[in-house]
Amino acid sequence: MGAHDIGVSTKGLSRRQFLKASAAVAASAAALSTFGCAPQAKVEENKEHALPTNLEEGGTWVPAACWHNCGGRCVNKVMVKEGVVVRQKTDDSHEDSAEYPQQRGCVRGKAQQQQCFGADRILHPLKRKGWQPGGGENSNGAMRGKDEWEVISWDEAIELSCQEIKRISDEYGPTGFYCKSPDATINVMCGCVRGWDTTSHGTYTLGSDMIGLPGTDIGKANDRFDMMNAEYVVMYSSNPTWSAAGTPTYYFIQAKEAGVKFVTVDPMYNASAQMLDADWIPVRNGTDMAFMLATAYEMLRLDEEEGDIVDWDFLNAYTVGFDADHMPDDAKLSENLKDYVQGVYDGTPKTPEWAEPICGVPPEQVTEFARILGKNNKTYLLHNYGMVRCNGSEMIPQMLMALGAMGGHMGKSGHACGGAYHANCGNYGPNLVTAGNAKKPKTTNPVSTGVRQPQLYDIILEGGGEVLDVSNSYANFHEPIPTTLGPIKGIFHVTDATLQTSLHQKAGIEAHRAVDFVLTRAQFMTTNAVYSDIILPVTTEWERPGGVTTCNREFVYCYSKVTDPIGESKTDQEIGVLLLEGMGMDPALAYDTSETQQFFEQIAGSKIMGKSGEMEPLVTITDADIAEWGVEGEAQEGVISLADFVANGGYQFKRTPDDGYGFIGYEDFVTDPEANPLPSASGKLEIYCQARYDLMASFQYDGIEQFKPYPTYVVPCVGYESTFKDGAIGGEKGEYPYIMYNPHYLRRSHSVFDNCPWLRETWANPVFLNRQDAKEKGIEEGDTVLISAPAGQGLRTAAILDILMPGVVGVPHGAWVDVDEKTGIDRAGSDNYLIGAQYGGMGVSGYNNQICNVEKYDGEALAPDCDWPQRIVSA
Ligand SMILES: Nc1nc2c(c(=O)[nH]1)N[C@H]1C(S)=C(S)[C@@H](COP(=O)(O)OP(=O)(O)OC[C@H]3O[C@@H](n4cnc5c(=O)[nH]c(N)nc54)[C@H](O)[C@@H]3O)O[C@H]1N2
Ligand SMILES: Nc1nc2c(c(=O)[nH]1)N[C@H]1C(S)=C(S)[C@@H](COP(=O)(O)OP(=O)(O)OC[C@H]3O[C@@H](n4cnc5c(=O)[nH]c(N)nc54)[C@H](O)[C@@H]3O)O[C@H]1N2
Ligand code: SF4
Ligand SMILES: [Mo]
Repeated sequence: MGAHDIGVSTKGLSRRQFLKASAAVAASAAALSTFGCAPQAKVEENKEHALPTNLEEGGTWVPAACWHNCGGRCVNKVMVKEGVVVRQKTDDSHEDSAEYPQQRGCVRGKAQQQQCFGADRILHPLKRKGWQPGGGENSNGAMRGKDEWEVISWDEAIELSCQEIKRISDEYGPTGFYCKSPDATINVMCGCVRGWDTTSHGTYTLGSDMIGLPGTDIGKANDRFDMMNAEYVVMYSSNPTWSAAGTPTYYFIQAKEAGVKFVTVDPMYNASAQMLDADWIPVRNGTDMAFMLATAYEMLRLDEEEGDIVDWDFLNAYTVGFDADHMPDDAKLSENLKDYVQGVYDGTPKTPEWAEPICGVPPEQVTEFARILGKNNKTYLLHNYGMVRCNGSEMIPQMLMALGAMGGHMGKSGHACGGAYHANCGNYGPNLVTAGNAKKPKTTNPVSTGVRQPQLYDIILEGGGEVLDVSNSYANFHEPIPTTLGPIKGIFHVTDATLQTSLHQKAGIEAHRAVDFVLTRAQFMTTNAVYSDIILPVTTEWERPGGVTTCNREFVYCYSKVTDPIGESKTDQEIGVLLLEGMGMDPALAYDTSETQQFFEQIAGSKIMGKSGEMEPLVTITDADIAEWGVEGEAQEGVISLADFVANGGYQFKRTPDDGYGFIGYEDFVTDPEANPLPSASGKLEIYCQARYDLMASFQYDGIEQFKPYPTYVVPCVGYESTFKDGAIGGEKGEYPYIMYNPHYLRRSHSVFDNCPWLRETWANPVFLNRQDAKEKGIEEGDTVLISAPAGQGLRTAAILDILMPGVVGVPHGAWVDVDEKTGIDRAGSDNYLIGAQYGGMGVSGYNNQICNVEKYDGEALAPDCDWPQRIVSA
């Protein structure tokens, strides 16, 4: 396939046929309205437009993007015929084998056509009827989320937006705006205060390097082939079957088939554990520290009584702070983990019996786990990050690393200790192929202030105030700078679903109603869009020239355009150019090349591990290719032609177990710690870490004084203790007796896909309840349940499980909030509507140990989500 045909366009085709197959049919819908009305009929109408049976004749397979933050990064091919997707498949570019696996996608990926061609795509720029530029009364902010919409032209949308942005800029300067993650347009146009959150990696976000781990503890577990050499793989707070669908799950299945035994430590006997027939250690969410301390206690006890459990040689050579004889030079406190665990300081040995009331793990299971971590077992201690998205989980990174070190599970084949996250889950090592850079101009936000996300809503509502400038980027911490912020009057939403995915959504909605202007670029009526004033319709990746993504160490995906932009939607770059022009600025400051040129740069800059051990160009590009693409560039020699790279959908590095590209995390450090020191002050694994403690303490968040520079049990600001009336475990239960967590859920990638009817039909979005708890509350399967938390209330139907610990309630992450304005109850069961703004310690977003109550709802029962109307604004 020639490069120029990668984008199959609708030009010259029957527009009618295109409309039939795509959801652009929505354009014919009746009156302009808020979104709650017409749609289901439209969906039905859509279904009726059955396509002819000889679908494939004349169709072209196009590698199509699956661009979501879902942990997969898979191949997703669509057959395009006359601008319409008529078939969809995944990777079949080669025979599937364990060594050379196809990069297969999941069911969500197959529903992608309902993203691009969804009946609910926003087709035109929209303006909230009651809003006018000028601020104050003009903005009529209280109507956000309730008002009607009107279609406006692009010219009008850009003019109104720029007029208001200029006004706010002139009056308040760049801190007059807020955007969680600003892009080049915002940086150049006006700047903004940005939000900071610990999201994915929880407390590993802060100073993992200071304790000697890689940033966020990612990259030091072993290559996938080595997993077969383990005897045990511990999946700590890890559910790749849901959170890393696609290839990662396949690696775990292979290990299972090779005879590896799996152990899961999790409040739920999750889908991965079931698939891998794992032994289940049920731990109450947010209480892992108690379980881990007791495990350390048992390892020490068993070592003393039976021997051969603790790897003292490893601890002594590679760590500091485990015992009094191996303290780091910079320690300000002469305390250590071993003495704490054995009760030297507080007279309380951290025995399994001490831990049980907190974490709920039967003592004999702690002992069993301590044996599995023993030094003579080949054990992988892999973790995901649910357990560090908890209040009070600040020291879990140090403790988990300490357990790994106690068993000596680093630097050797069959042993590992580290993060198993997202698309690289189960497969670490240097990349063997990488995607090139699109080479866009570097832009800088004129405001360096990054404020904790929930604190921002308060700042907006209070018209400014004192904040701690924590960081201006996600993983770029510095000592906090006290900063005074003035009023924030404008909010931009770009490629985050901020109002949906940040905690304290209720305050977020109020904050959105308090400002003068909310501008959102959206594909659908997302939560951000619902509470906006102007919505600019943005394309999906399927409607752009294409791109290259590094998916995992062995695979780069090259995806191409599937269709022309739907409706009047434009790409983010096109919108950025219009906005900058509207502001009287030079768009080239943000975008100086075409999107096709950027795609080309990504291809040209893609690299492959060469025989020399250096990364070399991956794709062969000829002068003819450059002329055909109409881009600037130079010919180069690689291992695959440009045409094949684009047609195949990228390149997969062919692996074999003995190819020399295997990887054992920490191997170089363990072989020669002097020559290969870790990034910590001592160069070793710091079980006691002064630097990380000092950085944390400098934030001066509430409760920091409870922590020590080494792992101890700390009562969180909100957590299991808060489910009791007087905060003491074992006492009378309080108003919110359950402990809630937010599994990342199959139906969605965060908030994305929640609108997709096929997926709504495939997976309900229930609340997970333990059977005994449900019985006590008189709740039966399918009943509508009212979930009440201090911050808000939501509804969901009950899914009653035997595989969830008693006292634990699971509210899946990412449902699009749907507030009943009369009752203030959210019908959709949005996780963040139930979560408040409290934080302590290092300021972690405690998604997984919030408190709640559940009861049978006595109002109207919920209809299944798949029967809810889609949010369609039609013109
Ligand atoms: N309570 C609770 N909250 C959580 C979590 C939790 O476990 N519990 N998890 C947290 C975690 S780990 C994460 S990573 C965050 C994720 O938080 P977000 O990154 O905010 O989540 P997404 O839903 O992926 O948001 C992506 C948005 O970008 C839009 N989009 C997609 N493509 C384009 C495009 O090309 N252009 C534009 N302009 N927009 C586009 C999508 O429609 C979607 O609205 O959520 C966090 N929030
Ligand atoms: N389908 C889908 N896949 C996704 C995403 C998505 O939204 N949807 N999001 C992606 C992103 S950005 C991220 S960050 C990852 C998140 O990936 P994960 O961190 O793996 O996701 P979670 O489901 O939050 O948590 C994993 C497991 O931890 C358990 N758990 C929760 N709290 C605790 C606790 O306190 N202690 C212990 N021991 N276990 C606990 C949960 O029961 C769950 O089985 O997923 C990625 N993949
Ligand atoms: S796991 Fe993610 S990238 Fe892979 S097919 Fe599913 S949605 Fe797409
Ligand atoms: Mo994440």
